[in-house]
Amino acid sequence: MGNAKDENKKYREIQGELTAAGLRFALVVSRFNAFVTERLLDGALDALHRSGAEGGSIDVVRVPGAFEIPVTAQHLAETGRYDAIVCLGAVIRGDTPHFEHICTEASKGIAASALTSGIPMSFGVLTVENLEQAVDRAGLKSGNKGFEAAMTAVEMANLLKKVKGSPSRRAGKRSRK
Ligand code: INI
Repeated sequence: MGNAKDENKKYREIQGELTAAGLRFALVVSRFNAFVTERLLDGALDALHRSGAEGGSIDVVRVPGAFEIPVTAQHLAETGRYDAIVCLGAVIRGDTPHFEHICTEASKGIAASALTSGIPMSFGVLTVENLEQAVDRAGLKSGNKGFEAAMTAVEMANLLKKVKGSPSRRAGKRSRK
């Protein structure tokens, strides 16, 4: 028996392409734990260039720490100059509850900024127990989360362009006179 999902397909599938041509990106990178965040930035730039990002289409914006990423991303989104924003940082647990506060504010803040602005923002902020875990995720044993965050930004930028421009939405707007 076939898969019901594939038989008599009565739906459209919508997803974003992984091509960065014609898109503009801002990369917000925190300087705190720069040894790690610079590796994340390398990964993100590699992903954008490999997906066809054009010269002059990428701005790299540096902030002091992960806590400062959300407000910066929100202001960048509000300029209307970017199709997606890649947020890169590294929060490494210390001996105090400071870690939890920075992680929570960075993740909730980035999510809130994306929802408020409508511009996709990808979460390339490592939240880890120690430096070894951070380095593993910044290009050593466990891939490069900066690369992944940039690919997500490319896909989401293309997806939201399609969703915003879909015919039913435009038809809906026309009929609401
Ligand atoms: N910022 C980080 O990006 N990572 C950290 O691990 C970190 N720790 O551990 O303190 C950190 N703190 C700085 C914070 O993001 C702000 O820049 C600072 O509190 C000033 O607002």
